[in-house]
Amino acid sequence: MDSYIKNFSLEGKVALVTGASYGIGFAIASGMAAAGAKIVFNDIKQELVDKGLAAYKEAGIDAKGYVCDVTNEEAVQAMVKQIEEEVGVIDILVNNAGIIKRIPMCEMTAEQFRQVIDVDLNAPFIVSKAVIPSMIKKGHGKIINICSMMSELGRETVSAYAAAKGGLKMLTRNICSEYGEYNIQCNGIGPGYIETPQTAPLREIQPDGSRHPFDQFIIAKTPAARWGKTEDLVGPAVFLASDASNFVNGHVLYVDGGILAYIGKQPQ
Ligand code: NAP
Ligand code: GCO
Repeated sequence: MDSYIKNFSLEGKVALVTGASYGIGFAIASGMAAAGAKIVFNDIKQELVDKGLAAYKEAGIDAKGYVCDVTNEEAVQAMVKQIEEEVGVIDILVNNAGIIKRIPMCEMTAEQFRQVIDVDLNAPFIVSKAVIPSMIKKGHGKIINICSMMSELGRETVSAYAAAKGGLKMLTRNICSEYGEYNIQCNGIGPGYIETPQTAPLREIQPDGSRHPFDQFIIAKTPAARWGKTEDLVGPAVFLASDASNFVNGHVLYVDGGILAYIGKQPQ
């Protein structure tokens, strides 16, 4: 294998992808497995972990699954310890687990706001803090935070999510700043609008058979004129997890089909 291709290999690496029973996490984990990584993942319920294990097995991937709520620091510390004992030190962490609540800000309770911040921002802090010490001892590490268009833009009804994802962009830069000297690279991936269960409500076909207004809006705002697919995120994730990106740090790579560069198509 030519040396530059070898740099994209994840052979011999252990990758933890949080919330990866399905959706973006599952696609990224599957791509990393194809690049040679050993995949470990977690989800919040045993039934979801079991669902994920079946999906990985069907894809020919020998993944290990753990039940763990990423907002619970004690549970995360115990999971990381168990992974290190059963599989090995985590070389690659993808902070993927996330939720969204689409509620107008003045109708959102403080508790609802806190729940989103807890999963989408506090949890990446908790899981990163759990894996960094072993990465330092090992002499390398890769942390990939799954950010969002809302790391850069706001919109109605997603105040908590945007605050969390904006904070996640800065947490990414700060982990880079604080741990770059230990050969740890922390970068973000900012997916555009991707077809997953999380965005399914925005793509529902209307009673009259027309496309959801937000679906039409995103098509007009995306130069690629389509929603992203989870597979679109795999190459960028493998790149940021591999030696090919060892001098890329503190960066958020937007995989958005060009949304952030585009004012939007003029209504016909
Ligand atoms: P998804 O389909 O809702 O999957 C999210 C996963 O995270 C689910 O497996 C979920 O489990 C898990 N999870 C939620 N809370 C958890 C917790 N406390 N502990 C452990 N696991 C937890 O979402 P997705 O669309 O694949 O998105 C994945 C990530 O990409 C999220 O961070 C999201 O914000 C981000 N993102 C998505 C898009 C998009 O357009 N889809 C775009 C940009 C960024 P449950 O099923 O039990 O909730
Ligand atoms: C929304 C969507 C977005 C996407 C994604 C965009 O309601 O606006 O859910 O937030 O999930 O984060 O990058």
